Amino acid sequence: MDLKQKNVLVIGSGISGVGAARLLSKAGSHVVLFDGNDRLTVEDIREKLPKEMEVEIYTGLLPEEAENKAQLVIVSPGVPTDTAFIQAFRSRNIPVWGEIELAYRQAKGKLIAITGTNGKTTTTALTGQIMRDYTDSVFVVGNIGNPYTLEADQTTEKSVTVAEISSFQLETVHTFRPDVSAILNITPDHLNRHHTMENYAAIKESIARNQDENSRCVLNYEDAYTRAIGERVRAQPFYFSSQRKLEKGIYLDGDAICLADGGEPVRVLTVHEMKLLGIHNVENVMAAIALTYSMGVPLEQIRKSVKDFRAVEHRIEYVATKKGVEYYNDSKGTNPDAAIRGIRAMNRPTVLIGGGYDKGSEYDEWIEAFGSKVKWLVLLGQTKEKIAECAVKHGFTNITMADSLEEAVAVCAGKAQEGDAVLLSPACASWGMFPNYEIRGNIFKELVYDLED
Ligand code: UMA
Repeated sequence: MDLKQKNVLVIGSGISGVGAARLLSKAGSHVVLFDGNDRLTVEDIREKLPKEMEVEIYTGLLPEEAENKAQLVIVSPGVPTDTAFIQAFRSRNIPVWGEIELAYRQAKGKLIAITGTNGKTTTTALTGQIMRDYTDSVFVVGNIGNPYTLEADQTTEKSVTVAEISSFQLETVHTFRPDVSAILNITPDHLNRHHTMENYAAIKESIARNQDENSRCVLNYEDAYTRAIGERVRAQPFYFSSQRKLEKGIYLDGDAICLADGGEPVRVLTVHEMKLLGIHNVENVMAAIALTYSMGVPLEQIRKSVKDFRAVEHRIEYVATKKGVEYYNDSKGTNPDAAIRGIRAMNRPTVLIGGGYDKGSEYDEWIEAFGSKVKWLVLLGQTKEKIAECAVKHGFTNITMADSLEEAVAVCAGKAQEGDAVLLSPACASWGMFPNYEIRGNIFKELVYDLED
């Protein structure tokens, strides 16, 4: 579609809406930027855009005239697409694209796209690092916090884009076709938006929908959903497994990560050579190796990059030791499955901070994972009563309710003894108390730094 002179409505003025508006403006479109939040002013949004950019901005309610003239609608990931507002465009045959679809159509070069419930950010960052160590012109974009639309017009035929793609973003892709894709795992998350697990899994699978036989899809053999996807995709499935040897794929054999692709299996590196902790990170590393190997990066080069790679911020990130207590920030543990990984990575008695925005998750498995490791639970946010009820049902009663993260950290500092850990791994999104998990994690770190030594 030629975007020149087109009237394009962009919905949402967060980082992806701003990225989309800028890209469209450069492509010669007439841009209308709309944000449904009536507490925002036109000036607030104007400030985020280049001064010279021509754009109409509305907040709260979109005037009928602006709605009627739209020839294309670009939605931000946080905008649900099953609402009457969005359906009205579709019923008038106005195309509705996600910001990712727009960026993809404007971008050049090769594309690696990574989705999955957990591990996306670490795998994307590591894959990006391996590609950067190997070649120039690498862009790391998407749900990781750098909108694809901000970078798409910088890409050339020689570029490699590594994109973290969320289920929200996959709802609105149409022609998006990665050269290599990965679906790391599929466990319950965002069910308030996607309603059922079947729907959520189908949305994840759509990352591979347009791939053909010449492309690859990297999948987790130990996840029932992703293993089954391998039987359906047109791309060549390339599995990884932390549990068994595979005839073709990447697997853990003792402490060695091995790759089998036709000939004799090759040992790529051992888990002791990695700086990342936990079996979930072994899986992330295997996925990143599979992706970059599929892009033609030599294994020796991959091994070097993996060895040097450190944990991503907010993902089981060590913060500080205060009075003999180690503090960890796992603010990115925004669903029960991710938070279980956080607990598993701790090797000492742990005081845990949980709770936040209610995405309709169930917390039973998370509470069961406490075992004897979690000694106290401090709860915050909208879900605190629901989690407390669930914990009590499972016989866990060492619970304190807190009204703020500041109060939660103070409670933890009182409960934890020398040799313990304090872990922020909330099993919930930050929304409602914080704009995003990064800000929640940063505030947590500041509060920890301020504790007495
Ligand atoms: N808005 C509307 N109408 C709506 C909903 C929202 O106008 O119906 C407006 C809000 O008022 C707000 C703006 O949209 O002003 C926010 O847009 P957004 O929620 O899409 O957020 P962005 O700032 O554009 O960030 C998005 C992703 N956010 C979400 O998916 C909720 C970021 O992922 C992503 O990093 C960024 O695009 C760049 O691609 C964050 C996230 O939490 C990290 N993702 C979820 C996750 O990882 O679990 C999916």
